Amino acid sequence: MTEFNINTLPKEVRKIREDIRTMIIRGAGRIARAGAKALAIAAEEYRGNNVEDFISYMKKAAEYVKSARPTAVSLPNAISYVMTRLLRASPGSVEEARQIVISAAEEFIEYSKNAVKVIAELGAKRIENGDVIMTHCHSTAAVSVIVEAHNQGKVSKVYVKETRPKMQGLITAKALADAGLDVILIPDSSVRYFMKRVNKVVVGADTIAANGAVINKIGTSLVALAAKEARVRLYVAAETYKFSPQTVIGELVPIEVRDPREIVEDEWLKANPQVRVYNPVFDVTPPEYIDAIITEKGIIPPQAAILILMEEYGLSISDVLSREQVEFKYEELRE
Ligand code: RUB
Repeated sequence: MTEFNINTLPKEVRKIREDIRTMIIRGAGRIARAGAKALAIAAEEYRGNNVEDFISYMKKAAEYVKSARPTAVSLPNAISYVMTRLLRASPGSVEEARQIVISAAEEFIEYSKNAVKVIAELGAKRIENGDVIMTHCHSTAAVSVIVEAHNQGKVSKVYVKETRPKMQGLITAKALADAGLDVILIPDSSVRYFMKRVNKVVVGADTIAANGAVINKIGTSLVALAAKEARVRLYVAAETYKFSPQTVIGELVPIEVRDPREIVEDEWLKANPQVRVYNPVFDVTPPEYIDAIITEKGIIPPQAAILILMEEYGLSISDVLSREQVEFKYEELRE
């Protein structure tokens, strides 16, 4: 078997991983589609003729792409979607194996794009005439629901939180304004101030745990808290590949911690070495704070997350019940 070196992966595959790591490609759905595409490119560019070597090369490529960012389960789920199809088949040639990977990646990407369209249609049904909406970060799924509801003439205006430190709210604000919505960009700290004027909150998700807890951009749980206090409904728009099968057995959802320089400039950090800066970028919203999760398979209460996982990942009742620890946990923040 030939020795594996990351540099033997096609340049484009390494670039996709780097773009995910540095957030040029960001948002759980896009990350997933990019991950699947990277595997298709890796397969296309493979230049050997031994099937076992190809499979071993693809496994390494999969691990490499998967490790780009830790929190959004959409990435490992997309990678497993493709890899399971390769590993379950018994291809007789590299060409056959290559085609399995390429078609599985294309199928995932197609499924993913279509899922967002279905979520938009289903989600828009939950928006009522004249609704004022609030959203956080930039979620393609959440934006698609809001735009569809707007196209049906239902949305009065949208409050878009800036979403520090990376300001993804600006992407959302532009997308919604371009779609013709009345958009008001607000500072993160004003969420409670504006909540009394809001009828519905719509956000996306990076990962949904077996108990219905939603892991999304840091600050989502605060929006949810303010919404609950003001008795405003909160909807999560998320494709089913954002549900985490690992959480069924009590696995942790790692919370990504990013560079302090996303919060303060390097110069300031150097001038104030006594100050430690900590930058976790996702948080956990408990199921009690979520009214419904809008998936392409239907709208479910968060408590039904386990049913989606059972359907999507073929888990049986005994699989679920025989686990010692099904309670959802998340990684404690460690400074
Ligand atoms: C993006 C984020 C989004 C989800 C869902 O975080 O938290 O709400 O990923 O997005 P980041 P989508 O900018 O750090 O990737 O609906 O587009 O999948």
